[in-house]
Amino acid sequence: MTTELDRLRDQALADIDDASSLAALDEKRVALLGKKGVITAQLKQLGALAPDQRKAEGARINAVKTEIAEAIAQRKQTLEALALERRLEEESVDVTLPGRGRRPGAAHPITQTRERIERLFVHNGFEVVHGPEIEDDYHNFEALNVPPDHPARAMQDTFYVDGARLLLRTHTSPVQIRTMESRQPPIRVIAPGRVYRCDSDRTHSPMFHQVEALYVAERVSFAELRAELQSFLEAFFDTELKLRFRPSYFPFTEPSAEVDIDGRSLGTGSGWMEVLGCGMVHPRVLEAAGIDGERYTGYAIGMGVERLAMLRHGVTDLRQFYENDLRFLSQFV
Ligand code: 2U9
Repeated sequence: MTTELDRLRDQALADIDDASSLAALDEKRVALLGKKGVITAQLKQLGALAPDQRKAEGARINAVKTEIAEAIAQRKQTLEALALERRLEEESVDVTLPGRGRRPGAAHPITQTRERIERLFVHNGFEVVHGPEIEDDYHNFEALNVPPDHPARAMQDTFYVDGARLLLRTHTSPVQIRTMESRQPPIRVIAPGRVYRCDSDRTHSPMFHQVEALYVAERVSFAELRAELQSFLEAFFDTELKLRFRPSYFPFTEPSAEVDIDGRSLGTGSGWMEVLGCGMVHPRVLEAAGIDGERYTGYAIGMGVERLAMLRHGVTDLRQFYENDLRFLSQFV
């Protein structure tokens, strides 16, 4: 015969097996075995029974209570094991997955180019020197034999600071003037840095970078200048080059030349392409800086870093260097 207690027990065991979470199982436990639970209620009803029935019925209820408690403990263990399994699954790390491809950063192409120029000149015995970007008229113009009425001094070319006493250097040449003022030949230096000119279009920026080289010693010749440029430019462009020295004029050098390379050797142009300027330092420039122009001679080289970077990488618009567009910059890794 199936009693009320048997029915209660079967239902309880089925409910316990159905509990799908630890919280649901605990709710079930309270409903069955708690102070107000069904099994507790059964035990409370024992008092109403005759003493001889009370003992047998009490034992039956306690057996069911134990059975339910064991089923709950069993189910709890199962649910806990499942929860742990799920957690391990979620938190597992697959060490065989490929990395997310974080790309290391790289120096700006202008910095890379400046460092390349510096490295090649240092390799050939030059020392890197620096000077102020805010200069005075004397070191930027007068000491370089640039006369007061020279067009380079005009308001539209030069950024003046503090009235007209100071200016933003228009070339790095004042650094070499200051070097010569403070030491005697042999001097073999390069001056890299920012320069400023009031000019802006596809090929001109109001701020750009130069590297200038200066070699002053006894009997320095134009032949040595040519040899140095052949060595530097072939190393810089990483190819054999035919150079053309085209006569030119700068107030600070005599004779002066602009140097062209055959665009076909770079694969970026067809005819001759101007790369830089150079010349033998004007004796007046040596004398103004306190160097004996009878005893010493020297050569000077001036180049625009942006221009060299454009030629080396086939960049056609100078302004791309200043826009910081990652699609452009990430090509120079
Ligand atoms: C001293 C004496 C002489 C530096 C020189 C050039 C020729 C030259 C241009 C290259 C491209 C400027 O950036 S650019 O536009 N420079 O052509 N520069 S000789 O001559 C000097 C410098 C310092 C004491």
